[in-house]
Amino acid sequence: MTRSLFVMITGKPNAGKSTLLNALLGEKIAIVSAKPQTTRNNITGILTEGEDQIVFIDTPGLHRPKTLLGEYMMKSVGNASEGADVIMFVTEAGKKLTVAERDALKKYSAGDNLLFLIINKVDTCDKGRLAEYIGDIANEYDFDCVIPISAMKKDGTDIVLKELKKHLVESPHFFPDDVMTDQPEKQIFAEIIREKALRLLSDEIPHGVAVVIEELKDENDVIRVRAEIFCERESHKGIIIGKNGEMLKKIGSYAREDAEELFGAKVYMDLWVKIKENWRDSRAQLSNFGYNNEE
Ligand SMILES: Nc1nc2c(ncn2[C@@H]2O[C@H](COP(=O)(O)OP(=O)(O)OP(=O)(O)O)[C@@H](O)[C@H]2O)c(=O)[nH]1
Ligand SMILES: [Mg+2]
Repeated sequence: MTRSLFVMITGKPNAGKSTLLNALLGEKIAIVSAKPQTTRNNITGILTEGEDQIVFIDTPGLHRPKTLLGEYMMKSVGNASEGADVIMFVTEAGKKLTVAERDALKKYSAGDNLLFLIINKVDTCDKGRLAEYIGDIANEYDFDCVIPISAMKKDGTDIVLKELKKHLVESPHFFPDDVMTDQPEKQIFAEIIREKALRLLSDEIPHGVAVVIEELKDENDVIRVRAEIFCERESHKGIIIGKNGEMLKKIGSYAREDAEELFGAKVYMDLWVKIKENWRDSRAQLSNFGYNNEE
């Protein structure tokens, strides 16, 4: 008898949702950065253990959209919540709830889904403040389960899995048992490159960065990738390339290291930087960059 469960991971930007997904799977399939709005697409992560399969959907952080890209991201969140048996709402320990968090909590406490409160980053919060925080939030909303964790330290993530497993339902598996994510190879490469850009570039530039894989050749354990990094301004292009091309080299070599580890193959990366003004507000461009809910 096989069992399945669909679990959505939601919460505000930077709460640690993608870090949690990676911790639960024991493999890094979602990119992570200290900058908010890192995740732009729903990312499916699949954990199969014998007869049991848990399907996690990591989503973009809840915020009020200011661009069409933001609208796409929030629509993705809405889509993910539709089929979810469990909604894992990730908050930051000790932090005041945002309006977007409150709106979502209200909606999800009234839905058919189970609602788990996952209080993340307990490593940054003292015990007294944490107890007060849990008291306040648990009083205000109706949770089926409240679990304080540190996703970064993998502290408490075993309890999350234990609690989720109580709700598995008899059903066929929706994904093959040996698959861990639904992201195509090209998307994984594009995301790895975008993560390095997010980490290495400062402030507003990363929010205007999109990565497209133009070519991917996989021959005898050697993967050759040609990628285009899009940004919004000439000045940003200069910064991404850097003095004597050093920044671009750094982005490429960090991305290569990660990709080689993930795919267990030698990787060659050829990166190009291009400008596409205001792409975040162009429906056609969003679609070209893979941000399209209509597919
Ligand atoms: N101290 C601490 N930092 C954490 C923890 N979990 C995640 N972080 C950090 O928080 C930042 C955001 O993590 P992400 O996993 O990218 O957060 P997210 O919720 O997916 O963010 P978006 O995709 O932008 O919505 C990163 O710098 C993580 O390293 C934790 O348990 N403790
Ligand atoms: Mg994320």
